Amino acid sequence: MQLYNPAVESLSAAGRPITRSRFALLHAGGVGNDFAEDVRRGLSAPSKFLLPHYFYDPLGSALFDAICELPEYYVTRTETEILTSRAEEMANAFGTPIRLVELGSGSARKTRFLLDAITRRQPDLEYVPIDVDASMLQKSGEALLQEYESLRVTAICGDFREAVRAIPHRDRHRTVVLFLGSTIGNLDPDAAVAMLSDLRSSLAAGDALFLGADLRKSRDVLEPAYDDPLGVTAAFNLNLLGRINRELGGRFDVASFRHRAFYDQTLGRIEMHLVSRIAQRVSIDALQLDVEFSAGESIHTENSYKHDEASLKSLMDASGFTVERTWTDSRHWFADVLCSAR
Ligand code: SAH
Ligand code: AVI
Repeated sequence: MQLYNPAVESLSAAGRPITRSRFALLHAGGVGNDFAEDVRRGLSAPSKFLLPHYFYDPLGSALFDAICELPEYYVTRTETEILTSRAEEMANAFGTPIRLVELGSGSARKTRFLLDAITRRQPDLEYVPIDVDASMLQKSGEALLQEYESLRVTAICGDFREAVRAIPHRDRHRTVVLFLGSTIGNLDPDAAVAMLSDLRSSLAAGDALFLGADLRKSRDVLEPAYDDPLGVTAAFNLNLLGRINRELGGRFDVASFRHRAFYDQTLGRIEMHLVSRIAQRVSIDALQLDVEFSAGESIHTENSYKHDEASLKSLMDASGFTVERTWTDSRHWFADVLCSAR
């Protein structure tokens, strides 16, 4: 993967002046160009699908942040409970000096609990957030530099499945890779093993992965978390069609699709779909493509796998990591596991 740095941003947020040397935003090639081809492939397939990392344009990221505030979406609140109560232990387990990489960093709101504890031990920490949403990286980077006066941020905009192959090594620093929020659950098991194996290959023995994983629980808790009565998750899902309209000249009537989410207990995953309310043909100008939908036909947009201790252990074993330590919440709904590269 090629990284290029079109500009080392000089941040001008109000408050403490930030030197240019504390922030860089690097772009991993290819992200934008893939959208058109991935939409063509997904909507031309016999069972239609769209890939979940395309949820996160600026509107989609804002909707995800709103999801995190929902009473039904226990995921963020539960991981926050674990991180707030155990951050000191976690920072001790990471050791010093480290370099902190984060996959799918988003707003980095929960990361702050760890940053507080880590920067007390190592104020000039280098933090490397990796995310597909450049606007979020810019915004969260600016905010973090205001809050942590010696922190250095090297943000990478790109697909973490590619970026993990190019994590640069720093002498004498243990690399600790955060993958919070159960985003691993949005990859199918084979893709998760492939990505974590690639990550392992770019790390040195003894480097660490700190993974947040949502645990299996009752359907009565899971389904409302992905189909909330306010319709925020529905908006997050439908925004994929809005994004195709905005970026690819799509002619979707978004209101003619509905959100559907359900838990498949056998596969241990939530599935999200967009279901056409009517038979219709939708054109996408930039692709010169017409897509036919029958009434009730669905586009599969996301899986969200739920784990247990055994599935986490086998995921790590298959990817070249060893689970060293597990932290969980009072209800055992979520786990953060510290794994070392074998
Ligand atoms: N880590 C945060 C955000 C989770 S939302 C939390 O725990 O709350 C998932 C984040 O991962 C979003 O910011 C999204 O833009 C990013 N993301 C999803 N798939 C990605 C991919 N393939 N490559 C890079 N970033 C991705
Ligand atoms: C980012 N990811 C872990 C979320 C999840 O719970 O699978 C995405 C999401 N989809 C619907 N609500 C939230």
